[in-house]
Amino acid sequence: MLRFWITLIPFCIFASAQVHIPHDSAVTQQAFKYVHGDLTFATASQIDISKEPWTSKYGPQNDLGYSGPLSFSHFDYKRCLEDASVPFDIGIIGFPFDTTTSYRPGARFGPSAIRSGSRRQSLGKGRGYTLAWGSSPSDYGSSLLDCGDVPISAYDNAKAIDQMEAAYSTLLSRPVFGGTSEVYKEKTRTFSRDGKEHPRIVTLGGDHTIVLPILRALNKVYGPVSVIHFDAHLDTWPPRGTTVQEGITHGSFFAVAAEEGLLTNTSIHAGIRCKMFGIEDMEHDDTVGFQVISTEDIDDYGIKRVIEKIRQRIGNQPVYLSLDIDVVDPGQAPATGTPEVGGWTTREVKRILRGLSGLNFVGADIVEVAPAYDNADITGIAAADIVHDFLSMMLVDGPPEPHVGPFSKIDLLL
Ligand SMILES: [Mn+2]
Repeated sequence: MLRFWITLIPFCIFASAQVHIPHDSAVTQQAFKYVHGDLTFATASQIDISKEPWTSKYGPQNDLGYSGPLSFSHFDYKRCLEDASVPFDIGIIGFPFDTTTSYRPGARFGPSAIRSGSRRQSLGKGRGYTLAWGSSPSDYGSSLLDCGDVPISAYDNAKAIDQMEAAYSTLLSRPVFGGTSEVYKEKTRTFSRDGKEHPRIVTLGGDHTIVLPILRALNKVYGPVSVIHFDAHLDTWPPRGTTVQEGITHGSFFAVAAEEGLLTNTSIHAGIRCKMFGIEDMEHDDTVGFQVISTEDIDDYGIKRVIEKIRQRIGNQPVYLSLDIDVVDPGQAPATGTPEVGGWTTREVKRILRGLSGLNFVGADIVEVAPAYDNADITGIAAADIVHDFLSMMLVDGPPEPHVGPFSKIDLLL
């Protein structure tokens, strides 16, 4: 018993000290900053770090590929929902939500896995150039920021969906940074209802239902949009179940979105190969506003025709891109909720994404990364690399020219 009180008494003193500090005191300010990991309030001004052993010998405390805080690709990180101090042109936000999955749950850990998979990319530290793009997303004068994750209810799906819409609307309504150089270009002003440029958000899911609140938020700014949907599954199935909430799942959210008037009638799937109830699934899909490019079409018609068909379907409309990682073959992306064999390779998906550059993207996401089913981070790394491509795709004016190198353009098999 004595041991109990010896343990408890210091805790009570500590806890009451936390509670009774006046809210406006300098002590509270310091305590608040300390809790949030910002130690700059300390005696920093009195310390000459240039004379300390580390700085005098080795200089700055640079983050390595495998070290440092876990932001996407070593971007600057802010909790943007509570902190509007850093304006951005493209923001990364995590939606850790997975309570409308039909099979394997776990995509609430997707944002963390994608950030972890992005560590070697170091785009935030200037290492983003690739031969395939011939540029880096950092070359286009845009402010890129990791806005953290949305705290989402894991128990009440209606509340969770509202939280995601509120968060997305909050970020969409922020003023853009407007670029750091003359190469920066406005991308959304001509489509927005208020005639203003709005930031673009890349969302890390989360199961696929996160797209419903995103489309609701986008609708308030742009009106209905068309969707390019990379997925093994249609996700346009009619809502089922005995309650409204039961009907909103990662397999039905597009049908719900269409009923709400959030979609134009000119959307398109890419990579479909799932088992269906029958041809009636395709007929219903058509009523939701989608055309279908199947997984096998890439063999029968080729990548170039796949890209052409998607571009033709979308034209100059504002378009939202949603990519379910299960579009990739489970051999290259096993960590997902509803795997389907015989999928596209990561390289094929990346090449199609390059081909879509220059369309009028108002936002993008990658969903259904569930790292508990991963091996050696293979899916998280693939997803992070695809997000890197999203950034280039959203910033450049059109598809990059193929690398020539020791070949000539005559050699191209296009
Ligand atoms: Mn999906």
